[in-house]
Amino acid sequence: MGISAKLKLLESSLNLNRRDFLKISAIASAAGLVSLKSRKAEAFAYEPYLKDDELSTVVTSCAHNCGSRHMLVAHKKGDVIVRLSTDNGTYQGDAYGTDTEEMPQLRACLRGRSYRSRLYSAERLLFPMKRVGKRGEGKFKRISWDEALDFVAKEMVRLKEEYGPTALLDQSYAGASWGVLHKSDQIEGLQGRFLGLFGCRTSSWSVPSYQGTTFSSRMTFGTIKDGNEDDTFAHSKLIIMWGWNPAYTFHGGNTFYYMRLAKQRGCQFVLVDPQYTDSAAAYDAWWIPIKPNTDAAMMAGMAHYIFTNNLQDQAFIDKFVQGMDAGTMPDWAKNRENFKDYILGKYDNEPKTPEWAASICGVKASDIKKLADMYATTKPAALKASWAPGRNAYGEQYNRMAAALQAMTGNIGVLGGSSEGVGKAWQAQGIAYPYDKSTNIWKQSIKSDRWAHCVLNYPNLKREEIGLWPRSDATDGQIPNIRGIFWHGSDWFNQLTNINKEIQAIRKMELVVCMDSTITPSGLWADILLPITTHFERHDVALPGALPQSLLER
Ligand SMILES: Nc1nc2c(c(=O)[nH]1)N[C@H]1C(S)=C(S)[C@@H](COP(=O)(O)OP(=O)(O)OC[C@H]3O[C@@H](n4cnc5c(=O)[nH]c(N)nc54)[C@H](O)[C@@H]3O)O[C@H]1N2
Ligand SMILES: Nc1nc2c(c(=O)[nH]1)N[C@H]1C(S)=C(S)[C@@H](COP(=O)(O)OP(=O)(O)OC[C@H]3O[C@@H](n4cnc5c(=O)[nH]c(N)nc54)[C@H](O)[C@@H]3O)O[C@H]1N2
Ligand code: SF4
Ligand SMILES: [Mo]
Repeated sequence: MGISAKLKLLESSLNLNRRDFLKISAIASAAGLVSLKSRKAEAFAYEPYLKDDELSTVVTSCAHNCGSRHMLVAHKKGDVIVRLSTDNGTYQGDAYGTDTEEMPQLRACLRGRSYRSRLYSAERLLFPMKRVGKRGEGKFKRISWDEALDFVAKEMVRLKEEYGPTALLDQSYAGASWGVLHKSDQIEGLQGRFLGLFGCRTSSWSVPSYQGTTFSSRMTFGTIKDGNEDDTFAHSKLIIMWGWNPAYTFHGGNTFYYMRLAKQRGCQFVLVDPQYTDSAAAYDAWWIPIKPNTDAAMMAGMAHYIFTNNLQDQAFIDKFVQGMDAGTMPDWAKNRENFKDYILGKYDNEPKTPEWAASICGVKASDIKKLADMYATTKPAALKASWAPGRNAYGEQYNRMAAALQAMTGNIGVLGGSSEGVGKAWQAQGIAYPYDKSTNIWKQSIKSDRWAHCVLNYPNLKREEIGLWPRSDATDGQIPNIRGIFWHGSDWFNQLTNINKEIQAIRKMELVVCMDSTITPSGLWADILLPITTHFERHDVALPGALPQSLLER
């Protein structure tokens, strides 16, 4: 299929969604934006409050990128959603109020329940828009779909011809990563497929998120499917929330519910975090404030205490843990450094004592010892080492140290323990477009947050400055010549660090396309804005938080 045929296809599918959207939003007049006063009242819930028997219901789910996937029930008058509710037990085919460990409700949070205000927001982008002022000035005019798609298609073809197959940067990310059909992610997303099949795509990998943890998972466990499912928290006797605030940032559907079960069964809670969080308050946790980015030192101090008091699970270590001590070194590394002797200071004459750690992390040595003692003697114990503390320079050392503590106490592969790295051992997968090299085509791939650096310094760059992914062909190591950006479900001008550098780089772009439901901070810098449907306006299958299959296989 040629590019024009593909664009036609894209256009017709967007037009279809567009019509559906206009129908249901009831802001249907073509002059929607300028004649808000004339809109029909029944589209808005603050008009007569409709009773349930006047409404139809559709059970659907939230699609936010939070690692959960809670039930949302749309109560509709015709095609208009007038309220959203959530699980109440009956939707599982059981009695109202059913909420058991085996069959817990999947109740949405406030963000999910308030999605109507996003769906029918006055800020909703309804039409394609084209920049009229200088880039970044935020001035746009409404154009037709034909005009928008023709403009983008022509520029795509031009940039590919002038600058080659790496000229367009694919920046899809988290916005809607969890549909099977409509996915915005760098690996299995629709945009990657679109640009890849067009034959002009620099992909971008990772986010400023869990890269330290991912690296540690791979190096330590040999896989990123290394974590426990959240329901196992219900069986813990001690849960250490290390840089983790599950009241706010969930890593699974019903984390909070399972932790509450643990609490009811007598589990103790600890929070190691610079800030006192709502999670600490909710579980009455022992709060240990720590200086940011000093976690690895505190953990080393704990390891020292555990070894010197002989509290490690030696049987587990001997059986499963390579490199923990002199006795578990593989033959090929017999004379190399092992973890225990490093902690005891054999190699650098610096025993990693709790006192040594205290001087770095600001936590009293007596507290480090107390926590180490609790962790080594309470079974099973979940040291849930979250991603935030690893989100900084050398952050992977924190995660590796956490994995070492989990291993030396035998809390891996145990119900109520935790070997949490970046992923869970089991993941639901649903793939509409099988991932393979013939469809997921990328000409080069850079670390996403290095794009501005790449643009500003092209071609005088070393591959490691931009995290250039290896390729097994002659193009390996070639620095991409990025001239255009496609944003799909990502808002990099809000989410990345060093926005000023991004502003310098975006000025060098010849084509910037942003697809979102509103004009976002990134959208302000676009040449073309394309409105999107939300998950309420399209058919799809929702997946619980999961890592893309291809990432798991790498
Ligand atoms: N300041 C700050 N920055 C951060 C973080 C932080 O906590 N604070 N966290 C970091 C982390 S861990 C991450 S994962 C990233 C997340 O970074 P992003 O992926 O950029 O974040 P989101 O804002 O979740 O989603 C981006 C956009 O997707 C749009 N969107 C939603 N659904 C759809 C859809 O169906 N189609 C399309 N085309 N667009 C859609 C949303 O409207 C939103 O504007 O941010 C990172 N940066
Ligand atoms: N509700 C909701 N949940 C989400 C998301 C969402 O958008 N909304 N996004 C999902 C995504 S994409 C991600 S990546 C995850 C992020 O999940 P996390 O990385 O776990 O979450 P954060 O909220 O960034 O940080 C958690 C805690 O770490 C603490 N912290 C920060 N720096 C340090 C440090 O150096 N040491 C220690 N000990 N603590 C530190 C912070 O004070 C905070 O309380 O959340 C996921 N879950
Ligand atoms: S926790 Fe996440 S999936 Fe659940 S309702 Fe809230 S935003 Fe949606
Ligand atoms: Mo993230």
